[in-house]
Amino acid sequence: MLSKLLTAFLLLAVPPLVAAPASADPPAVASGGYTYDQPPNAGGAPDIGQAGLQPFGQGVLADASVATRAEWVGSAATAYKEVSIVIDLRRDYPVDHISIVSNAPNRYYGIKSISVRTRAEADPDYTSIQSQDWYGTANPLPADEPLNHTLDVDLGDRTARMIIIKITRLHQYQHMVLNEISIHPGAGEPGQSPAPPLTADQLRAEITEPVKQIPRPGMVDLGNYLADTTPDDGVPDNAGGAVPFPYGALFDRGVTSGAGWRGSATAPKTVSLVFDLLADHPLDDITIFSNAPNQYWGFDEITVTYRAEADTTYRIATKGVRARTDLAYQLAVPMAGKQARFVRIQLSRTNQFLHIPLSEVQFTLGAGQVGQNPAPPLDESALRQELTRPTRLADQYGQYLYQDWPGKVTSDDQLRTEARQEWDRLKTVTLDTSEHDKYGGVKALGKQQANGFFQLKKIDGRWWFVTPAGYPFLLKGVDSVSQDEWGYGTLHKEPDGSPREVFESLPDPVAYKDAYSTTDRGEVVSFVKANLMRKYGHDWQDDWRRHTAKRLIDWGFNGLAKWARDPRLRMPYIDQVPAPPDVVKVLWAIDPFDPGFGAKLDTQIASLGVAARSTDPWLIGYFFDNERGWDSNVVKEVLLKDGTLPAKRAFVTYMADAHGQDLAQVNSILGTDAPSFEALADVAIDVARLPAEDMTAFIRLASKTYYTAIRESIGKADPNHLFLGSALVPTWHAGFDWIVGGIDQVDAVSLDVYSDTADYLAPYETLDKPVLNLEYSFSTDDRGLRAINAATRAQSIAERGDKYRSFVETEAASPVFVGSGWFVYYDQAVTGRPGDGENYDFGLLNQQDQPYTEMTDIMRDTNLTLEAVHRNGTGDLTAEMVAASITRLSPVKKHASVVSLPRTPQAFSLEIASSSRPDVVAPDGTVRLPAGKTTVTLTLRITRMSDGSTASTIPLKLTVPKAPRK
Ligand SMILES: [Ca+2]
Ligand SMILES: [Ca+2]
Repeated sequence: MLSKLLTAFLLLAVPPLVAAPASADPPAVASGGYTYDQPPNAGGAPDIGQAGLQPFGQGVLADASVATRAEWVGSAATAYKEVSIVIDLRRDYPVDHISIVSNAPNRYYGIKSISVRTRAEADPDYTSIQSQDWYGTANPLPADEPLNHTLDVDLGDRTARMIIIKITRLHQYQHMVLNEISIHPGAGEPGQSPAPPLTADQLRAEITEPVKQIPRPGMVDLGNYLADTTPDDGVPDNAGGAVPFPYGALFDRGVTSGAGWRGSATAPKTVSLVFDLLADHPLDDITIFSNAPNQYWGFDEITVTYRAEADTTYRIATKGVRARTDLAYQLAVPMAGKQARFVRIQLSRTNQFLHIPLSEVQFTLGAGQVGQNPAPPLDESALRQELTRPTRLADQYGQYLYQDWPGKVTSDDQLRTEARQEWDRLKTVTLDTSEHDKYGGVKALGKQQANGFFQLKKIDGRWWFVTPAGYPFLLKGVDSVSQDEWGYGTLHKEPDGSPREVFESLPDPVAYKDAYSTTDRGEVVSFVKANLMRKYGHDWQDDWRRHTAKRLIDWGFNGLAKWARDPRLRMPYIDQVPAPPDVVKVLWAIDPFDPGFGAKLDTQIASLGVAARSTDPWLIGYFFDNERGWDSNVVKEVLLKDGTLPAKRAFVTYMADAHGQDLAQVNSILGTDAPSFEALADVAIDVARLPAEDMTAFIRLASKTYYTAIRESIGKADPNHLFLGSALVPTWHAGFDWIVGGIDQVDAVSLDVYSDTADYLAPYETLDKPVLNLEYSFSTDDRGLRAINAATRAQSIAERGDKYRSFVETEAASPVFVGSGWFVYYDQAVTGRPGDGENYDFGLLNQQDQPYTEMTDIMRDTNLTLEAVHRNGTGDLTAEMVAASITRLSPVKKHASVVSLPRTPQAFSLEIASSSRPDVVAPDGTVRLPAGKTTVTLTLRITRMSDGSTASTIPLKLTVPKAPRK
């Protein structure tokens, strides 16, 4: 019955529901019987505790007295939340209305919702008459809520023999009460020759009969829907397959009933539904209800898409974010008369243990014609295919279609104008060589012993890089500063080679040939490249380099950190040594006990040309592989292997060494009975037997073995550069034991930490080991793009900058922090990067090469004093600290009329406190060029705006050139 599609339903005659209030109550039907699916556990006899049949006139619900009643007292033991009363009138009646009385004895009673359904004797299905919220609450009833309630359900002379009244409480501790149910006949004759009265068991069986709804004028109430994952809750939705609207819990007009998808470790993060409205309908609005009984229910994001029958793709109607605290979520999606036959609702949870509720969906008709001659209703498998049909997302520039924002690109001309305007601002930007060496080392921090390469050095108790020129340096790097970064691209073909229909239009494949590539991830288009070509014209690659180099200096960045880089951008950089392709692997990890590991490393390092880079002063150092080490899961896997795995043999050797070569003791610890250590290597060992100290020691031994081999191999090819570990995520695919096991073999620990707290640095302060954070970012859900995670999610572009300031200043205040790499230069594509579909907006610029200036303005200001923050160990800089960071002045340029003073962060102001030659450099900064080259001594005063505190710099010498001859 439930699997039948709506076409069958359309053939049923549905009497209209007409509001016809009775002027005087006709007498109630006096003959009949009823029973309960949950017998009352309180209230009056004879109903209390009874699962049998209660004839009218005897049972408390039909004794014509509101003083007698049935109660369901809630407790931890009464797990049910719903009670159904099934009534048999023993013949058909034209029913005028049903009167239901619920008089609560006190405020702990209440009925959250009530539904009534009826069927005539000959009707196979019930028709839902009323489903609505009543007067129950999650807590004791509020003081202004009356205790006595009567609900009149108008049936308008509908023919009914069977009536089911379902009452629901919000939680199992609430009490429910019913005093009386009276059924009042209207005009017409009772049915003749009825079938015999139903027994109590037969009555209860009625509860599972299908229920249909009467279509409402102005609403789309006919159709079928399907969920990609069968819900656990909701009848009949939880049977799976296609559900006709009139029977489903999503169209029963009650928001306490619905479908539910329980969360678990294996539950999908996203649940999708598709609704077939059977023909194109002009929709005024779609309203979606999601009522959560408690905070364990909900979802985080909702996306609604639609298509008309003739469209090949879906378009987005809306995207919404739901607050976890919003237990009565409701989303009204305005459709403004758009035609839709198919509507999809996608619900996503970031925490997959969260249960997803969907209570009710309403389609309201707008003005316009309903589609004529529609194709037949989609069957289950066709509906399922709808769920994977693409949604159009991006315009010809790769921008999100469904939002406007200031600066959204509307023409190639706009891009070209922006290029000229930005260059006007950038053209004078250079690295200030009075304050920095050419690598970005800070001269004010004093010269150290230089060796021609980047070094790591502890100065006054704090770790720094020292540049090849000998000045302290904190890496303020950016990742993937390259036009060629694969992660900026997006697939334009499906795996089967057909076009990927998510774009409004694609760049011309001939004119923008360079934007297209064939990769092992698929056919890729880069809107970044196409937009650069549009923006910069024929010399786009070099123009991009010129812009990029000056942007990075302007924003205060000083290096290229992880991943792809443009080799023609001359800045300090970090290089990767990828893992050899032929390493022995355990899960994701590498087996460093492989006797061939060293030789494989040597081959890889030779093929990468590491030796040729050994003399490059701009290279800071190497990281090996990426985000991959050992944790207890790797050890568990090793222990299950036999002796052909080198790590397993190493484990046995470790255990023998650690336990005095005592085989009996090792067998006893591991719960094995191997006759020898050699034999033990072939025994599958349960990791649960392994003592924690042995787990720790073995992971540390593996790490030490690993990093020793890598250091040695890189060092043979390149003895000059630093070894910076392997960019580990401290809590994923590695752990602290792995990080510290090989710590003596690395010059610095490099990590990838997407967080808003720098607490991760604390253990390395204890160990006194320098640390790099090679991937971090702050992003926001906007313009069709997403934030990478909750900890780093910002609410706006400017807040991305605020979070940057807070995070990097806290990092820099740590004595072990030596720098970081912002991930990444450009946003990912709205249509997702190849492979994993990531679409995060963590760029300094969007894919249209437009900087996020509200963020980069804050970054510029932050980066200006990051070395002072590191030197002083605090982000809360005083006027003295800022004054102490100024030790040099740029020489006055020829023809200059004002002196060029150092930049200070916005929280501080700077002025000339004294000039040794006010006639040459006046206190307001004006310069009168002297007859001969002159040295003027200036003292600058720094004021901290927040409290007016001031400090003076040391006397600063300034060279002023002689006036040119007239
Ligand atoms: Ca009664
Ligand atoms: Ca519902």
